[in-house]
Order: sequence, then C-alpha cells, then structure tokens
Amino acid sequence: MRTDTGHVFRLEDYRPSDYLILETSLVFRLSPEATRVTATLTIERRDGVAASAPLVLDGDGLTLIRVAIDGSELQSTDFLATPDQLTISQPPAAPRFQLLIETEVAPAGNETLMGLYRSNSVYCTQCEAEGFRRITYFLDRPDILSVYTVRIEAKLDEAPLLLSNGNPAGSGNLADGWHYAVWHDPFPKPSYLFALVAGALGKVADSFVTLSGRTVELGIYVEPGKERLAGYAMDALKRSMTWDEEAFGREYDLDVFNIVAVSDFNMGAMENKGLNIFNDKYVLANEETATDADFANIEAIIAHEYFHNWTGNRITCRDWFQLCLKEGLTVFRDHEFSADQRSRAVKRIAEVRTLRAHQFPEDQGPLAHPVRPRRYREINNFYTATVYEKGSEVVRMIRTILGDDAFRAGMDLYFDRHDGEAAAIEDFLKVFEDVSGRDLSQFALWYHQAGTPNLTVSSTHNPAAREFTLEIEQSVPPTPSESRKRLMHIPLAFGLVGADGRPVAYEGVEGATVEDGVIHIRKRRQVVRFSGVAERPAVSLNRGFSAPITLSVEQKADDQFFLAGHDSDSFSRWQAFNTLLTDALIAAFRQILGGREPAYTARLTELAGKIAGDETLEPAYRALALALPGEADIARDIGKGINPDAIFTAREALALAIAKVNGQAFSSLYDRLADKGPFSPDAASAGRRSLRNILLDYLTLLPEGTELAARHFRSATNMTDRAAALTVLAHRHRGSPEAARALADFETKYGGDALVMDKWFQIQAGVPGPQTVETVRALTKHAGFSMANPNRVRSLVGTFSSANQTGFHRPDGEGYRFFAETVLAVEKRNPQVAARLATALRSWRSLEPVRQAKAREALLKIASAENLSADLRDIVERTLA
Ligand code: 0A1
Ligand code: ZN
Repeated sequence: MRTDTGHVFRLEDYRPSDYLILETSLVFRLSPEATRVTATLTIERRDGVAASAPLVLDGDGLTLIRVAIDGSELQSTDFLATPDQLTISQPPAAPRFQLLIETEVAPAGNETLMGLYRSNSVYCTQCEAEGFRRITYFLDRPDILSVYTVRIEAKLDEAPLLLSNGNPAGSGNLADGWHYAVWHDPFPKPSYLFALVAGALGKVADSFVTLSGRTVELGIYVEPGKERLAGYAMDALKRSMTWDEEAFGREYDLDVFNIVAVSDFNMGAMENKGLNIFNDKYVLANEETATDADFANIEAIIAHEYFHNWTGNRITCRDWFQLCLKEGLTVFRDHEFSADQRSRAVKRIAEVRTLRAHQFPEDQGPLAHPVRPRRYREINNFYTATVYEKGSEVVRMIRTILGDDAFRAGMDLYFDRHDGEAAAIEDFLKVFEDVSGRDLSQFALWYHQAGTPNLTVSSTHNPAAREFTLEIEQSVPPTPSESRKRLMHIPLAFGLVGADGRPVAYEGVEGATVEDGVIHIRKRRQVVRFSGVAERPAVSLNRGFSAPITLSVEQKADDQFFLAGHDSDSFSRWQAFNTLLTDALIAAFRQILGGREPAYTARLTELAGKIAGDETLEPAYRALALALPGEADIARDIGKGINPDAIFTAREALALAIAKVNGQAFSSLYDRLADKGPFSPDAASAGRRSLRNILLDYLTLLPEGTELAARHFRSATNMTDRAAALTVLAHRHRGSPEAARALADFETKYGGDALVMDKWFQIQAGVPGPQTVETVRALTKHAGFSMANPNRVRSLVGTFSSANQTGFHRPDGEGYRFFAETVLAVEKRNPQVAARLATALRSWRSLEPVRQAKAREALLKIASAENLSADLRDIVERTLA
C-alpha cells in the first residue's frame, strides 16, 4: 500500500519529460505468485535536453530483477532502484537507446486491484491512473505515448485465453504445457491504457462493419456459463458503434474490439485500447437478474467506454489535471447516446437528479474542486462527480452557446487537430473559439472555478408600458482555497409562458444578449427588459437545465402550479412540480422541528394524481414526477441544521397524503399497467414498470398495503418488479412477517448469484431507522459478503453510509462508529475503495450539532489511524479541514 508522501502535485508545475518512450515491448510470463515482466523500451532523449540528464522512471512496490541498456547488463552502481523509482543517472550519450527492465510481481496477493491482479483466477490489469508502474518501471504519465507489442506466456490449462490491446499478432505452444500470444497495438498510447487479460473465460462473438466497410471482430468475455447474460451488452456495443459514426463521424480503428467482465473491479469499467475491462455488474444482465436501471446502466457504460476510443484514447490527456478533457466530454457523449436511444426528456431529468445528488453536495462541501483541479495529492480521488458530471454539463453549455452545427464543427476540428496527441482543456476550448469566432475566456471559468453558481431572479410586469423585466443577480459561493470568485458566463435558457400555455411574444430585449431562447448572463446584476409584453407571463427558467446552477426565484405559487401543468419544456415542467414538492417538504420539516404536525395542501396532492393519470405524458416521465425528492435532496436544499429523522417524517407524511387523496386512481392505474406481453428491456416497457412500481410504493401505505407488496413480490416475473416489491416490503413494512419471508425467499433463490445478492444487501442496508446499523454489521459476516470485493462493500456499507439517512445518522453516533471501523478495515486491502467510501461524511458540517460532533469524532478516528494510505488520508484531511 502506498502511504502518504504528503506531496502535492500542481498544474503549474507541468513540464514535458526529458525522455520519450517510442516503443514498448512487454513479455509477461504469468504465474500467480511470481510473474516475470520483461520490458524493452525504445527511449529517445528529447531535442535540446542535455545528454547528462538522468532518466527517472516511476515504480510502485516493484522488485527489480535486472536492467540492461542496448544489450549490456547494468551493474548495480549504474542505477539506483527502489520499489518506487528506477534512476539511471548516466544514460548513453546517443539520443536513442534500448532499455531492458525485468521485474517480478505477485498478482495473487494484489488486493488493491491496481496493476496486475487476479479476479476469480483470471489475470487482469487496471492501469489508470497510475497502475502501470506496479507492473514495470516506466514514465507512467499520460503524455508519454508509445507503440506497444505484448507477448503473454501462460500455462495453457490455467489461462487458455490471452488478450492484450490492439490486434492479434501470433500465438503458439511452448514447452511444458505453456503457450503464448502476441498482440500489437499500432496506435501510440499512454501507459494507463495498457491492459492484459489471461484466464479461462467464455466468449460471445459478433462482428461490426464500419462506415468505410471494414469488419471488426467483437468479443465479450465472461465467466464460463454466463455467456447468455452478455447479449444485451453486445447489442449496446453495436448500437454505440453506429451512433458514434452517425453523431460524431467517428469510426472504430482496430480489427478487433474486446470486452472482458471481471468480478473484482474498483470502478465501473475501463477504456483500455481495444480491450475494455468491465466490472461484471455492467455487462451481465437478463430479466431474471437485472433491473431496468441495470439495463440502462449497462447501455450507458458500454457506450461510455467505447466512446473513449476517440475521446480519451486517440486524443488523450496531457496530465491528470486534464482528466475532464476525456471524462466530461465522454460523459456528455454517453448522455447524448442514451437520450437518442431512449427518451430525451426522461434522460435529462435523470441526469439532473444525479448531478444534484452527487455533484452539488461535492461542490458545496469540503471536497469542492474545479472541473479542472489545480492541485492534488492523490489522483485516484479526483474521479469525481465534478470532473465527470459537471464536466459533461460544461460541454453541454458549449453546445448551447454555439448551437448544434458550430458545436459539431468544433468537435470535427478537435479530432482533426489533436488526433494522436495528449491535449489540454485550452486546446479543447480553442477549437470552439476558432470555429465560432466567439470569445470563451469568461466561459472558461467553468473549468477553473469550483462552486455552484446561484442566480437570484425576480420579475415585474408593467402593463401600461407593456414591459416585462427580469432582475438577475449571480453569485458563486466560496469554496476551499477559493474565497473570491469571478463572475461567470451563464447560458440561461428561458421561456415566457402565457395564460394559454403558449410562448409570449416580445418585441425587443435590453440588458443582456438573448439568442435562441438563451439569456447570456455575464455580469453580477443584469436587468433584462422585454418590450411589447401585454400580459404578465409566467417565467420558465433554466429550461432543459441549460446551466448547472441553483436558482432562487421569487415566483408566485400560482405560477409554479401553472408551469407544473403547462410548461412546454418538459424538463422545466418536471422541475416546477419538483420545486413545489421540495418547498412543501421543507416547510413540513420546519413544522416538525417546531413540534407541529406537517400539513400539505390538497392542491399539491391532487396535482400528483393529475400527473399520474395524464396519458399525454410518457409513463417514465410520470414516474419521475411522482418520485418525491430524496431525503438527501431535501437535506441539501435545507442546507444546515439537518436532522434526518425530521426529514424522513416529513417525506413519509407527504407520501401518505398523496396516497390517501389518489388511492382509487392509483390503484386502477396500477392494475392497467401490469406487464402483458413477454419481457423487453426497452425504454417504453421500462417506463411502464417504473410508473407501476412507484404507484405500488404509494399504495402500500394504505390499508392492506403489506399484502399488496407481498403479492407484487410473488407474482413478479422480472427482477425490476421483484426488487421494487422487496424494497417496499423491507423499507416500509420492516419487521413484518411478509418482509422477512420475502427476504428469505430472495436469498434462497439467488444465494448463488453474487450480483443479485448485492441487491439483497443493498435493500437491507437501506432500511430506514436506528436498528439498521446492527443488521448491516451482522451482514458483514454473511457468507456472501467480502471486504475484498468492491461491489459487495459498496452494496452493503456504501448504501448504508450514503443512502440511508436515518440509519447512518443515528443520533448516538453508532452508524458513524461502524463506518469508521469498516473504512479502516477495507483500507487494509483496498485504499481506493476505502477513500471513496469515506466521502460519505463530506457533508458532516450541515448536520445539527449533536450529530455533527459524533461525525467529527469518526473522521478523527480514521485520521489518527497509523500508516494511513495516501488515498484515505487525502479525503479525510480535506473533509476535516
Ligand atoms: N476511465 C474510466 C474510469 C476508471 C478510473 C480509474 C479506474 O481505476 C482506478 C478504473 C476506471 C472511465 O471513465 O470509465
Ligand atoms: Zn470515462
């Protein structure tokens, strides 16, 4: 485990390396305890660099066997090797030479899941961000692009399948039951995109003919026997390949494209060139094992990794500060893909909910950082919602500002200009300036400045002057190490809506540039006057969520109700209803803290019924509207003095009020929505299931709800319905015999399927209330649980700490104590997963004082542990700062 060196990496310290590695030839002789890696590197001194410049290569926990230069072994006095560095202080005078390095690594004991490790006896690698240095000494930085040839040798019976990046370039048998395969990747790539897989795996094969008529062999490799679960992933892959050709003119470039699913993986998946490695959770699915949400995730992640081939691999990052260059852009591309494959309106709402749930709290807490950070201690901790999700929103805003055509022209220029390079954010912005002639310098602050901007908006209408005025004021709250903020360029899409629901025409605008329904906010305060407006319109703001901001709008409740029923922008219509719900929940929270009963207006609860039954709206959209803001969403909007129990009570009371008013209507709609034909994971069928399952959630609050949920569970013919019913039983009817029976049945049926059992762990970890910490503690001893497997840890401990507000934030601090213990136990094996888990306490300062003190104790306990990893120390210290 890498302990903390305390070193801070700074953006401004970037400088190109003295040496390049033009070619990399690797020979692996695989064995679980002692794999030999022989790297032969063609090294070139950069022009202008003194011949005396030492060559310093990165390592991480390596054992060196030997070093040779141009065929001559080096003596121990010619180099200095530590586990973490290899220094050749006097490289040859010639500008180009060959360096041979032999190292030995032990994949079997590697529980960090970085570098070369074993998952279910399959050898695999994970090199992003800095895992390659756990395999051999290298210039392990993304701006060193090298052409790789890889020879893998293994025992035929242990690893019949041998894969690496690029195209196959030979294979054969060796003595003593060994065999080998050679792979060559003609595209120069950074070391973080290197991959190797070796083992016994089942294959699903297919092919794809590209735009220019080349045939690409496609392979998805899974645990033998699970091939039938890879069909959806293959279909998603082919759809992704077609989409990238159509939407961005991007064609695949190798002869083969392989995906391997492994069960021990730190993240979702990895875009290694021509050999994507996936967490099996994002590959394996059928109706019996996967929910509709799982299908949607698989589709999105398959697409995401595939799209990286151009945005990440062909054009990579100059340094890790530029991570959003590939991640924000690729998330934007996968969002667009899903929007095209499914419902754009529904997809946009789901994206915004995710952004608010994950990125807003990050941006508003101690871990806030710009989309392009300026410093880091541990890069693994910067694979964040800010870099990914806000990074995607920034790309979306560029498209909003430029329009579709200029945006596409900018992307084309980006691919032309930077193909084969390691680029920076400045290069990305420049292509859009060049194609549009626009100045994006103020806009660039979205990359450089942390924090969620807020717009305060008020409006007035002067009927005599026929003038409608919007007064808009921007502010960006301070964030760690950025106390003073500069003014941003915010593209605010808007609409003026008349009493008939139609757009209100205006004659002229003053006070801001307004183009294509977008107000360009650039100053602290802008007064935007619309002339020729006879009637007072309702104003719909931030349509389509055109900017990732918060809004404080002085809006009459009548207008809000009106927009919730009539806004022609489907996102804003959803938003209007969601704002009404949030406002009501916050008011109820305050009533509860004041010792009163929460009260909700009939106007609100009846509107929920109207939306549920509105056949002009897609079922998936109605389901999203009926999903009440989550407890954490409400907490975030309240901001401080959070008492999760009061929020829970307020939310339950609103759900009950909605259920009571609409019981009859919900019940008949629930019956009508029952699946009739065979299962299909398509968006329309999934939408009907999601509406029916949210209706179930409400209906089970009414008398005989437990029986209804139990019936839903028993009659379910797919995992979406089964998991929905189990959640309702376990959460709302906790302690009931029906809940206990359903949990037991589920365990009996799926006990042998680890991915399905993750749902069982997750559902139990999410049960509200003070008793859950004990359940979760007990479940860590369950035979199906393992501290070494990231999926298990995230399902149980991750769900408990990040999605169970009343359980985790138990007032006596027991949830936090369990959390601190567990984070430290996980860290012993896997620091990266532990650090991510530890971010669950990032909003601790917004809790009420008693919980706040207990949360701080838990953080201090973690901080005071001995030999803390760089990953965990970084998170905990920033959280406490
Ligand atoms: N680049 C991958 C994410 C990823 C990052 C780090 C990993 O290991 C530490 C693994 C995957 C993606 O965006 O999909
Ligand atoms: Zn990515």
